[in-house]
Amino acid sequence: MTKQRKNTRSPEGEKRMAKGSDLLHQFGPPIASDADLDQMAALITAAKRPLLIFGAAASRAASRPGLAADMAQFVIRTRIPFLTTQMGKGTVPESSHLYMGTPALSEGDYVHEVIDKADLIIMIGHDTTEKPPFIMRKGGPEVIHIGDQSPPVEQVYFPQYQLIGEIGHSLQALGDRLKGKLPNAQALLYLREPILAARATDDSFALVNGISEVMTPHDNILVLDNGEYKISVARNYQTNAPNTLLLDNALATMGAGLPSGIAAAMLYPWHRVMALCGDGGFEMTVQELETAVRLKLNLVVLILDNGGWSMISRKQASKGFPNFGTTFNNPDFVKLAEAYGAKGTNVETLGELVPALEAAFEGRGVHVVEVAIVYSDNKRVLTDKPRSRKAKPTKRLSNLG
Ligand SMILES: Cc1ncc(C[n+]2csc(CCOP(=O)(O)OP(=O)(O)O)c2C)c(N)n1
Ligand SMILES: [Mg+2]
Repeated sequence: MTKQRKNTRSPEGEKRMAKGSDLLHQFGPPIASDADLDQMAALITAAKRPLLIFGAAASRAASRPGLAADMAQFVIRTRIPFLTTQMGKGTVPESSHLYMGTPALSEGDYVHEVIDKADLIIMIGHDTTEKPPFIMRKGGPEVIHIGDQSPPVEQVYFPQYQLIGEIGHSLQALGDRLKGKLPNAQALLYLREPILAARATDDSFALVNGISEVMTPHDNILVLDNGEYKISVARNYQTNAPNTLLLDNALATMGAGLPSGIAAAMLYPWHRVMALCGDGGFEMTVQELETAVRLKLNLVVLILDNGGWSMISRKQASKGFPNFGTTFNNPDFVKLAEAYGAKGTNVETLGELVPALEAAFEGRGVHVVEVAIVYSDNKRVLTDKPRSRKAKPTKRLSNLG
């Protein structure tokens, strides 16, 4: 079987598009050809240890009518275990017994064991603007890229096979070809329990659990700024619906949390919306509290107060540098919130967090909740990779923040 680099519309695809039954696609995005679908189905059928990964473009596509169901159906029909990238979280419900986890690092995270052991990775909607969920290497697992568009080929991502066309159609047509024909579908599933158990040892697990508790049911929207906590949330926040966890794993700009929370609260006033911010990130756009109050939004802003840029001090430590220029004194966030006409609550312990967040949502309006955070075992986040493999440095790996 020849490997495909290029995948444009084939003659079969053109014929198919000309048929009346495909009228819809004449006005929509191109669809994959039958020949390409057959080829990909044969590859997946032959795989000994297949793995699915849903990425950012799959998550974005999941807001198109019917597409979230197409993606979930693909998992149900193939029964292949899946991961999500950070920006792909929620594309398929993580409550599924086939969900294996989400890599928060590019290498050496809990889930990389399953990636390393796969022989074929089916990347659905990977958007390479995202920090790589794994580093592709020659001799590693082969990759099929399924997407609306070809990805730019990168040093860290060079899929050997591509299936380009409207994602929903590709998954339905592949699912038709694969259902009941994959003897090795669950070959990697035995790794699920150890991975889930290991990631639950993260020291911020309780914090993420507390947040999950108040954000249930899972169509409520959690919006993140950028800081160290993003890693914990990516690993441990169970996301069960598309676009209910909004985080930026591309440029990862600090200061985006509060404005994104404002936009989500404007668009979905009937959902709970929480902006989760580090103290550093929150203070980059704190003035937008005025906007939130003026627009009479219902928005809870949770500030993790650790008096510094923890993510940066971890990076300094990981390179053997002493801590430099990463600590600062915070204002009284409760008084600051009140000065803007918002409400404010200070929480001293994680035990008080859930009741304080519940009260903040119940009280409605704009409510800032500040919790003091000390990561006791923080260096596990960046310095000691959860798995002790040495990560090879690449340019993209520095894009952690
Ligand atoms: C606008 C911008 N400046 C700098 C960075 C680099 N950066 C990434 S995380 C981080 C520190 C975040 O601090 P904080 O919001 O307090 O979160 P913490 O890491 O302490 O949990 C910095 C400076 C960035 N991502 N965006
Ligand atoms: Mg901080």
